[in-house]
Amino acid sequence: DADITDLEVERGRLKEKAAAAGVKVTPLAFIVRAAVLALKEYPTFNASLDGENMVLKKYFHVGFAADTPNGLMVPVIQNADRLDLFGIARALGDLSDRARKGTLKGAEMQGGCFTISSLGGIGGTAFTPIINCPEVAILGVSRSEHKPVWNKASKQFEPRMMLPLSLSYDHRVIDGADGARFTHLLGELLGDIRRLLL
Ligand code: CAO
Repeated sequence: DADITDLEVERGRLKEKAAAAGVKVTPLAFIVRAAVLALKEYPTFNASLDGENMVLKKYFHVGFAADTPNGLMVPVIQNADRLDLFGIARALGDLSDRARKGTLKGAEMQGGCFTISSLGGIGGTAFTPIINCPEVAILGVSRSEHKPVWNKASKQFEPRMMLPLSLSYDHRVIDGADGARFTHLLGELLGDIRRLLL
């Protein structure tokens, strides 16, 4: 679980500014940002398998699963590393809107490096996302909720907003220890709003 208490405060603060810019910032925009930062630190997650060869990507095209009347689609945010938070939110809104209307172009669903499947708007506590081949990892996100978290300093439980993360990865490329490190880093990034907004 990632502690997104501060992230949610910041998201609330940004609401008016976002509305004025014509975008809706959901937790997913921050998650895409965190994923890009984590992919930069763990390049094997930003890879694909081409037969016997592993291709390490030097660009960051992040796909996201979208539930549409025509079934599951995975639009891709191109060069997500070059977008700020509002840019990511705008791309998420635009691509998911057009995915639902069935007007996405084929190219807008291709070339992804890593996929995020967010079921946070629907519910649930955990799931096993299926890797979007030829990618080698996928991040599943479930619904955030307040949970009691032990604060070592004050020696008390505190209510914190916790976001469940479920990572699936291809063991031919990624070892379990790195899977745990990657998820841990994602948790740290999502808990540190300053790094996400840099
Ligand atoms: N925890 C709590 N609330 C969350 C949340 C989370 N992790 N993620 C989103 N929400 C909230 C949003 O803030 C929004 O709340 P308000 O309407 O009150 O502002 C609401 O849930 C709906 O969000 P959304 O779903 O419209 O927007 P999104 O950016 O979170 O997600 C999209 C966009 C396209 C990913 C999503 O609509 C969707 O289709 N999800 C399904 C993905 C799927 O099918 N995955 C399975 C694929 S197979 O592995």
